Amino acid sequence: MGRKFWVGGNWKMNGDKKGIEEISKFLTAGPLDPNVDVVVGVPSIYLEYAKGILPSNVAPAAQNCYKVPKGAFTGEISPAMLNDVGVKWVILGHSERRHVFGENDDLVSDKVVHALESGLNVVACIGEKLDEREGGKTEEVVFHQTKAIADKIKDWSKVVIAYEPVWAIGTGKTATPDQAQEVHKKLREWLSKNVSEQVAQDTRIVYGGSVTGGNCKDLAKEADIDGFLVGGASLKPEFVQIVNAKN
Ligand code: G2H
Repeated sequence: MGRKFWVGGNWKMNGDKKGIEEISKFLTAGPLDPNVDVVVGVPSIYLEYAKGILPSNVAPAAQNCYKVPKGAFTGEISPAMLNDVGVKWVILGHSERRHVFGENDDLVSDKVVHALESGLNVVACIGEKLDEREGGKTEEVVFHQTKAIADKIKDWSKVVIAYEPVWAIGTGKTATPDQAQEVHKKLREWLSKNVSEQVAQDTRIVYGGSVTGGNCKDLAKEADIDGFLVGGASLKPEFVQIVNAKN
């Protein structure tokens, strides 16, 4: 069976109740391809609100959560809390968490482990910075980030890998379909060699970084691109086009 196409929005620290209502309206109007898993990453304070008004075919996701169920961790939220409010997805290791908030591979992988143990679905983000790409280190970086996670988890059935080259995030510079496909293929080969052929074949690897209604179709044609994680464009009606990129 083929991998089901997966498209996530990542609203980041944007929006308010009114904006969420607008997004909910265009997602409800869709129509959204029923053969696509659609998820939107919502600021944590609005998760319950968004869950209440999003159409049932769009699942809300947290944009982060911590590595333990509870305790003295001011400002954090836990997978237990997400479960408590009926949120089933979380985005972890986004480049902004890694590079703005200093999260390292160790912390990201601990978070992934705890989120999976808590029954959540995880979007695990990886990607190289511009100097790393220019220095020919793309594979080394993304393999290292993937290994940090692979070393600690056994069950990959609830993991979506988001490959997001940092130089393409919010910059308007999208990786070309060839550039993205090359890395996705290498990641699948890495999974095959280092985890299992089954995990390599079954795990969705989605692309993120300045995906728009204009470039999504060409990216979606690539064999190893199983969907998208979309930032800026997920706040706009063109997100519907991106969900339907395979059509
Ligand atoms: C990458 C992406 C969403 P954008 O961060 O995760 O954002 O599409 O705005 O580049």
